[in-house]
Amino acid sequence: MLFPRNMAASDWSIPLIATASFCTVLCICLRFRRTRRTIWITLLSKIMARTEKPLFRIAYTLYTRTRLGYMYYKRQMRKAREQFPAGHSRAQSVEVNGIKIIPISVLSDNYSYLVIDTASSVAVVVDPADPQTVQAVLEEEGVMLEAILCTHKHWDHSGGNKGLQKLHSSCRVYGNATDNIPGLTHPLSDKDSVDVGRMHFKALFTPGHTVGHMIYLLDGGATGAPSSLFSGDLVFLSGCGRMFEGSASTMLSSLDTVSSLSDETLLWPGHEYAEDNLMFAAEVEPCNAARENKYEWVLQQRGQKLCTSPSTIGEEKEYNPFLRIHTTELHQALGLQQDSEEDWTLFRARVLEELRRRKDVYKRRF
Ligand SMILES: *[C@@H]1O[C@H](CO)[C@@H](O)[C@H](O)[C@H]1NC(C)=O
Ligand SMILES: CC(=O)N[C@H]1CO[C@H](CO)[C@@H](O)[C@@H]1O
Ligand SMILES: [Zn+2]
Repeated sequence: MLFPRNMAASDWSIPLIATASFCTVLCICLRFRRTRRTIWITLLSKIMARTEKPLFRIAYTLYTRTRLGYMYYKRQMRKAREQFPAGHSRAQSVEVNGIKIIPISVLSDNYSYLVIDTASSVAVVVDPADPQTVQAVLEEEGVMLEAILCTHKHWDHSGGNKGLQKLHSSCRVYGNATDNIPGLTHPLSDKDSVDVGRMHFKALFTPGHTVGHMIYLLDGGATGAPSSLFSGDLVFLSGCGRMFEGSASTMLSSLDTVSSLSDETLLWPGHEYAEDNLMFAAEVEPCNAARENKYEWVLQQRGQKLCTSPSTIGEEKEYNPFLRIHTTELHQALGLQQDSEEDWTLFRARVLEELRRRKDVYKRRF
């Protein structure tokens, strides 16, 4: 999940905006006599569109903890279905050694992934946001859904869990229990494994975006095929998730988990943010040939509405600023220097904090 940026707002604007939003909603309500529920959802989405801290915290709590959040999500889902009846991107599937990965384009810029063992026709879905869309792909492929791997609780990653459970009664739901994942049946801890057919996943605990965020590493197998990382909202092509529920140190250690994976590992993130992220990367690291080349390629792909996943961990280390926290280039660009007594990890956390802050206030220019 991501909310519009721009945290900078002076203090007086907060009550003003709150009052204005409330009045707007009240007017709408009086005019059209809508139900109370609709009014609350409208109010929530208005607050969600702002990012001033106190208001945002309230909206975030409503979004993640209440039924209202779920209804807000369902409305977004309906809108996205109307706006993108054929999905926001055309996804290409990848098949290696009889294991097939299909990115499913859902909502406005979100991805779920279906992973199939073609020999036994069993499947796992990562982050089913929209149950209807996922079900359609399951039927098209003629496979049995055995497990849902959920990276975190945000509705745009977990909103389809219960709907799919209803349709597939034996389907297991995996995730970390600290994250209140809907329909969770099999709680996971760091480095637990999940096996379905010939597919072997390792769950890695990576808090920061949420307290219980997990990523899933699909083992490439004995044949030396590359492994695949399903990174949810931890890492995107050239980006990283917002630190809603964790400090920079927590997030840093989760990012270090990703950096420690082998360079050939394929990266399958939860959102299509490549273009925007690479533009931000250009701001903080203007001279980087790898980034420029990737950006050209991404523009070509997006011009045809093609999906930009997967990249590889090796590639990401060349241009993703969030995996380049240790580089002198980035320190210089951000104007940061390690103090003589400062611990290396603490310094890197400080770099990440500043980098994330800049990304939060960075505006799309298109
Ligand atoms: C979530 O994962 C962490 C890390 O392995 C583990 O310590 C914790 O017990 C898990 N949370 C729950 C509630 O199971
Ligand atoms: C409907 C819905 O939840 N869509 C989400 C897709 O992802 C974006 C973040 O890029 C969220 O803002 C949307 O809420
Ligand atoms: Zn999220």
